[in-house]
Amino acid sequence: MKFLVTGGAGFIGANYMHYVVNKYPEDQFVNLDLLTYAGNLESLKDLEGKPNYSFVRGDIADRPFIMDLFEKEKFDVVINFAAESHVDRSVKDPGLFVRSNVLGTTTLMDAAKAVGVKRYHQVSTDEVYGDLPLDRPDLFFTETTPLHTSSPYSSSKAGADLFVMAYHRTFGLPVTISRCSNNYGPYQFPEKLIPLMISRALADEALPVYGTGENVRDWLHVHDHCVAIDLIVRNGRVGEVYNIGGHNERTNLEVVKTILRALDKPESLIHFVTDRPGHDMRYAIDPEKIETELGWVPEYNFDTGIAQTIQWYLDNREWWERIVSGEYQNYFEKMYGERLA
Ligand code: NAD
Ligand code: TDX
Repeated sequence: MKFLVTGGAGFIGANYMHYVVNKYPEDQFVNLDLLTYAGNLESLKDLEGKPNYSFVRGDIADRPFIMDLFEKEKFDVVINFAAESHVDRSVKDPGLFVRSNVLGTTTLMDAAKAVGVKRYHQVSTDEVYGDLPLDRPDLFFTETTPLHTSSPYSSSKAGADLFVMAYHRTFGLPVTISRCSNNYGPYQFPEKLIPLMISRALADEALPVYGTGENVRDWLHVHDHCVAIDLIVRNGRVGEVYNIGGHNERTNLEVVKTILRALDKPESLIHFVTDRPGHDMRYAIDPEKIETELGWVPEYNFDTGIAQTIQWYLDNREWWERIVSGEYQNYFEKMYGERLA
């Protein structure tokens, strides 16, 4: 089978590529990525030269290019990871998120429809469900929770999901959608909470915690997300949505303090800064459907996963230092300059 994996040079896509290229030597995996600021081919060094892996640079929203690629390659399966993924960036530039996340998705599906793929899988997010109140720990997102978005990012992802379901119903495209909670692990760009805090704590720099730090996220190690997507693509039912999460809810402050303890750094590094506009309070996934239907069981809990992740960032300083010393510095100034002044 020939797989097109988009966004394979990003955080989750690169982890997915490592997992499937090694696990399925009989399948072909083409990685299509635009290499935006978030795409990093250094994350895929180990796969270069493998006979079942190849890379193509391109934009999923570039219609003539995508149509041509599908005509030539006749993919059997498409897995769409490619997206603008950072909520704070979506506050600065919503239009970019509409282009890559919505137009990119419909463009890919038009091409998938034209060549008749066996499966189109959309990698979505729990953020499409909006947020849950802090005082109702009994509430969780299920697959039937209504879409109710807060940010331009989550709105673009929800918009894409609606088009995916429409292409299934209207055109019979064989689709699946997965909605995962917050990921962490190797190769995550140091703009997201966990790698940002690890890299800045190691440099004894201020750690910007938004608002009061009470917001809750449901953390899943990226390896467990990749295993779940692979199960859905191979065994999941067409037309279905699967939520992915492992019941690992933590406040942001708990996460930051865990990192500081592990690195033996003082809590005085924590700086409370202006809150993110529209900041979602709590995310929490009910994973019963994927557990019972597909037998998915996460390998990591938060304690084992965060320990593995911190160790990875200690062992792979060069990988993230090259990011931090490059364009990322300008970006950091733009986002945090005023807040930390
Ligand atoms: P990321 O930002 O690390 O990587 C995104 C990748 O997509 C990059 O390599 C980038 O170059 C590429 N890309 C962006 N626009 C493109 C375009 N127009 N054409 C081709 N390539 C393009 O993101 P991530 O954290 O790895 O997230 C991957 C997917 O998983 C996204 O769809 C995201 O919405 C979803 N998701 C992420 C999380 C999380 O916690 N990070 C959780 C749930 C779902
Ligand atoms: O500097 C920071 N300080 C801070 O307090 C950053 C970057 C974040 N935060 C807070 C905001 C959130 O409550 O930490 C929490 C996590 O923030 P992010 O890492 O930006 O993730 P989040 O906004 O929760 O979204 C992530 O999970 C769902 C991914 O970025 C999305 O792509 C995914 O869909």
